This record gives sequence, structure tokens and C-alpha cells, in this order.
Amino acid sequence: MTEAFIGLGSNLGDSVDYLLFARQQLSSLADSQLVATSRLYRSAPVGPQDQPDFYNAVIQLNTSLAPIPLLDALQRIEQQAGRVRQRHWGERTLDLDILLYGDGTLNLPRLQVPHPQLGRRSFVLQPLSDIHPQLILPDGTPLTTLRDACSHQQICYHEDSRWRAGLER
Ligand code: A4P
Ligand code: MG
Repeated sequence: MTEAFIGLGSNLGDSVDYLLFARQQLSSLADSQLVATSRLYRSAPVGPQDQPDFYNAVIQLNTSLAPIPLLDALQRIEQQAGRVRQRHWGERTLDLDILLYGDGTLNLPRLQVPHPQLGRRSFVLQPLSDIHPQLILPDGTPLTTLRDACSHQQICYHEDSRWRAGLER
């Protein structure tokens, strides 16, 4: 089993509903176990500014799926959530990114791991550190160093009772 961290994002429609749907799908993913769920956060979009705020969270899976089958599974869940690919860094009902896959480093046309933007985004680093504050990235950088360097980026904890109900799992 490999410890994988999945970034969840949404800024179209009922975003919390889409994130709940994603968590439910991830909890029943083949050859995988959902181990931990971060809190939910809201932040202004990184990229084009003429789009709604994003809701983000991170989920930890233990999985025996290889990276590409895992990406295929995530993209199927995005499609089930009505994901339409529009502009780069643009609006979406559901975005599922592989942030980390164990200590693995991959640089394939379809898949780069760690996620190339991971170290620059509070909306990923903060929920990741909810789950695993002691995490060390594959290049040896402590997660806390990256999180603290991005702490000027404003993100808000978003309280939602339906989301919180899953945090005890
Ligand atoms: N791909 C490569 N590496 C990965 C990976 N580690 N995980 C490929 C998942 N996919 C990966 O992605 C395009 C392609 O990236 C996929 O087909 C896959 O083969 P996409 O989801 O269609 O998104 P995109 O917008 O074209 O680019 P990208 O780089 O995936 O966007 P991001 O990095 O996901 O950023 N602001 C806030 N506040 N919160 C957000 O969540 N998200 C984005 C999107 C922009 N601004 C945001 C947020
Ligand atoms: Mg993506």
C-alpha cells in the first residue's frame, strides 16, 4: 500500500456537495482505503480572477493502485461530477489532483508527482498539514517550511456540518 494525498477543489455549482460526492467516491475506491480528511477551506482563485472562490480539501488514501490507474479513477469521478474542461486554472465543478504518491517522483506527460504547484499554494499546504503536519516531501523539504512561506495567502476555514461529520472517520 502507498500513502497518497489527493487535493479536492471546486468553484462551480454547490461546491460543498461536489466535495462530499468526491469524498464518498474516494471512500469506496477499489484497492484503496480512505485514511484521513482535512478541514474544508475557502479561498480566492489562483489564476483568472473572474471566477468564483474555490472550496478545497485534502484526503489521504492508502492505495495499491499504481499512479496512472489512480489518475484514471480520479478523472472518472471528475466526469461523474459533470466536469467540463474549459480554460487552464479556470472554473470547475470538481478537480481531483494527486498531490503526493508516497515518496514517488513522476514526470510523465499525463502525470507529474508531486503536483507541480503543491509548494506554492496555501489552499493545498494548509489542509495537507491538518492531516500530516510532520510530512517531509520527496525532495526533503518539510511541509511546514512551505506552508509557512505561503502563509500570506488568505484562506478561510469553512465550517460545514456535513463535511465535519466525515472528519472522525
Ligand atoms: N496532471 C498532471 N499531473 C497531475 C496530478 N499530479 N494530478 C494532468 C492530477 N492531474 C495531473 O488538469 C490537466 C491535466 O493535468 C490532467 O488531464 C492530468 O493528465 P486539469 O485538472 O484539467 O486542470 P488545468 O486547469 O488544465 O491545470 P492544472 O494544472 O491541473 O490546474 P490545477 O493545478 O489543478 O489548478 N485556486 C484556488 N483558490 N483553489 C483551487 O483549487 N485550482 C486551480 C486549478 C486554479 N486555481 C485555484 C484552484
Ligand atoms: Mg487538476
